[in-house]
Amino acid sequence: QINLNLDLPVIETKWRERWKQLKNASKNQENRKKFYILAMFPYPSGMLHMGHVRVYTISDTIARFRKMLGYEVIHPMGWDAFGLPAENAAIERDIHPTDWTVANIKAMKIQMEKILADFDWDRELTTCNSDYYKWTQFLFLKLYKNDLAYQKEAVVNWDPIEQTVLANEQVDGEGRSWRSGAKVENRKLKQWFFKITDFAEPLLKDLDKLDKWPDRVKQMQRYWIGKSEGAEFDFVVNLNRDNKFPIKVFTSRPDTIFGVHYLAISTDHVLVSKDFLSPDTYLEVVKLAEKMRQDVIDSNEKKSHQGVKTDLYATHPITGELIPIYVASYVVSDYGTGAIMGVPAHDERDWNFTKLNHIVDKKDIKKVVNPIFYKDDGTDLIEDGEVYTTYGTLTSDCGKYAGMKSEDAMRKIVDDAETGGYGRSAVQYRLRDWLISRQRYWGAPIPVIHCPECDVVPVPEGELPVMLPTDITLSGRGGSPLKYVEDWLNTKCPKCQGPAKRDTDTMDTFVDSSWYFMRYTDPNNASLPFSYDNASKYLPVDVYVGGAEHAILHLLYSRFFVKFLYKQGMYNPIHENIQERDEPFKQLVTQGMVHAKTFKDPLTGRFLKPEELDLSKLNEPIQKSTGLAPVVSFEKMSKSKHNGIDPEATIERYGADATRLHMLFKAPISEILEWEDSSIIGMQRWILRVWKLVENLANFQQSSDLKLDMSIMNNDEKETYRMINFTIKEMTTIFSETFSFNTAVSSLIKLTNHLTSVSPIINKSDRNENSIISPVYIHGVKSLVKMIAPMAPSIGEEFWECLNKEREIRTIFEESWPKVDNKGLSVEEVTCVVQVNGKRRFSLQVPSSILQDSLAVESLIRKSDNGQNWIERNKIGKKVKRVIHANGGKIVNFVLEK
Ligand code: ANZ
Ligand code: ZN
Repeated sequence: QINLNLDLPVIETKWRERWKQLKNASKNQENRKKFYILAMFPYPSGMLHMGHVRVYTISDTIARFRKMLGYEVIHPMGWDAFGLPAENAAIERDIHPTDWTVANIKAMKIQMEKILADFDWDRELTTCNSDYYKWTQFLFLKLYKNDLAYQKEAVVNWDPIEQTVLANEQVDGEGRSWRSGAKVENRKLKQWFFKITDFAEPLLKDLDKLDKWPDRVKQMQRYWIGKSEGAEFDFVVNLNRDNKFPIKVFTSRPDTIFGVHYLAISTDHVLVSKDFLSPDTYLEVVKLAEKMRQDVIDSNEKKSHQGVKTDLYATHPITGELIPIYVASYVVSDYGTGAIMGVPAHDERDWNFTKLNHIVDKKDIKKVVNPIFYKDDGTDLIEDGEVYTTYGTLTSDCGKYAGMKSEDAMRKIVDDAETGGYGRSAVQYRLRDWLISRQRYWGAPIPVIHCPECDVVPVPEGELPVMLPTDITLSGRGGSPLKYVEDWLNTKCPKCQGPAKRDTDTMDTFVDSSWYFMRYTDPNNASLPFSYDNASKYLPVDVYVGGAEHAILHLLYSRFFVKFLYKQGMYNPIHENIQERDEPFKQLVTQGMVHAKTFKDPLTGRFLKPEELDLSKLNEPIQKSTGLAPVVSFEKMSKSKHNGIDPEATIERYGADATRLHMLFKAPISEILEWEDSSIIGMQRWILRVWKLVENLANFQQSSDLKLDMSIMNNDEKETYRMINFTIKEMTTIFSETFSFNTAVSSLIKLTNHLTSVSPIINKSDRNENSIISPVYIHGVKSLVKMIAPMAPSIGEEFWECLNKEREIRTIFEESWPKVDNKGLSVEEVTCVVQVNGKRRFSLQVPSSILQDSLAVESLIRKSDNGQNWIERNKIGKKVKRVIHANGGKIVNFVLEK
């Protein structure tokens, strides 16, 4: 006899231990198809939060499902362990970043085991370990040798609180640091960059290959890369009699070249020099530049219209007119050519600048393109109008191009410019090179030596890793702490053996995470970052699960690394016909955030702490001090809102399986999940109901005859069989493609309900045997358990063990996923003849499975059109007195009142 009490924690512990033992005696995986499922690795903060639980539950469910399908699954985990928090903790608590990190990793690993996540710990990596960052440095050098890593003097975003440089991407729209929130300052420093712009085109174009990525993410990447097609024109400046200087402008609207009233250059354009500008003008420009810097700091909105008129003029390349040149704050130096042609009639910024600087009277502004309005069908021209920037037809001011449509005029104007040598077609990207230098300690040192004789010398590969010195004083102030570690800093030049100094910058942690998924394929390789064979076997990642906050940078950088290393011949996926050959992630799943309930004082709006509330009545919380009902809402978890939910406590209380099921059931994976304890209880109840089915079945003597032969099934069995097949089919699609686990859980609940409602016993009368358990029923319960297992692994194992007492099994995850019997999917129908007062009136197709169920058949008949006419609203208005079922239910006679 089996005990009905389910002790979930005991079961979880039992299986966690069992899995550990099984890992050591792992089955031979050779010759199986690989499946690489990856969840974004965490920063080792020391505490798993609900967002982690969500993402790892998703990846673990997919991994376990793939194992049952027979794949060689790799599901690795590691630690994105470099970065500021460790350094800050070191400063605040006087503990070395290494010790802090090691302790945190240990704690988080235990928490990960508690959520029953089955990671390949033998592939574990930690980015701050020298056996990892050695290879990060190796890859830096590889980029360097291919001219994709370079140093340049750059105005950088300086975070005055963190005392470090930030990439543009790390500064928000208001000019604040994404991390510290401080107003970012501009400073000029020599910085290392990766030349990601060399890959702008493939990074853009290949997004089209990624048909298993969310459109939203691809759109964000497209925007980030920001391709703009247009032209460059040369406007020549006569600096003096024999010094002609062509100002190159970039424009996306070559068709507006006849509307140019001025040129504008950025404050650090080459022409901004004492050699070319009068002393007064130069001084004004310097002031403007200073003001702009201040504007960034104050995030001044009006900054875009400020300008200085120079004494210089340039010649229009087509009309020969003299065009005045301005220095303008709205022209950015690192986009296009850092110079523009001002067309006030068709560009709003140019119009504003013209107004503010009185460049030309409004009435004299040349309008060179007349907008075209199309009818709804998009064909007919109806009228001209007054619209600012739009395509249209060129006006009579446009010389030989007058009357042409914008699209044609652009092509022709650029063609003519190429012939005439004063312009050419040009493409611009918004994407900038990736600034990777950080003036902080806790990162991979840049493996470069600066020699007074030989300049920049890369550290020879054989001398990697350049170890981070461990004996260090961290203050958090004043640039890189490595500058003060004399022993480490002073070294010999590898080239001339003379005294030299190490580079004191460390790499942006995004570098570490741009290739970790490649290292997982070969985590212990001591001679290379990964072997050609292993990477070629396991890449690309089949499914990548993570937070939407990484939609741009991390994914773009990873794509850049993969494209570079693929091009370098470091690997080549062995699988045929994959279009994502030089892409890191075939399918991307972005999971939504976990929100939790907050309670606010209805009078003051203050967030209430749990101890200020009486929550004894589930749906009627009360604020203890006032007796009032608080305002309830779901919000992002945070300390200030007192709504944080601790995963460990939750698991202790409800069990990991129920917690996981709740995670998957409560919301579609990409949407916000509103955490509510009450629905975990619902999952626990469901587990118990499945347990009852399992226990029932295990208590019967099981028949060894498990043949599923539809020709000998009775109608109940057929219907059950259909339902089982339908569910297997649906679940297989969900687990392998759509990942709509919320639907998966509800389907399995439906199957549970069905199996609970049918009898497991086949009646003697149906077959010439003694009563036996229906093979369909056994199949149903076993399939149900198998399909629950990936989501709720320890109860899956426990139930499976219970159902298979008679044979040796190691784990349910070595069993095969249930298969769909397509024949079993179809609904068999029979013709049912309907009589009214003994006269045949009509017939109806009825699923054979319900033929025995007279009430169900009757209700189908009544609901049909014919049934409505003949029985429900019969002309004489008579009520049904009796219903007679005959011929095994195939004839139904409705007897009406006399
Ligand atoms: C003339 C013109 C006429 C423009 C018109 C637009 C509309 P996207 O599409 O983002 O590439 N521009 C070029 N370089 C610039 C810089 N360094 N700083 C600020 N603005 C710059 O934008 C290209 C357009 O932005 C260019 O086309 C130029 O203005 C401006 F009816 O040239 B246009
Ligand atoms: Zn040297």
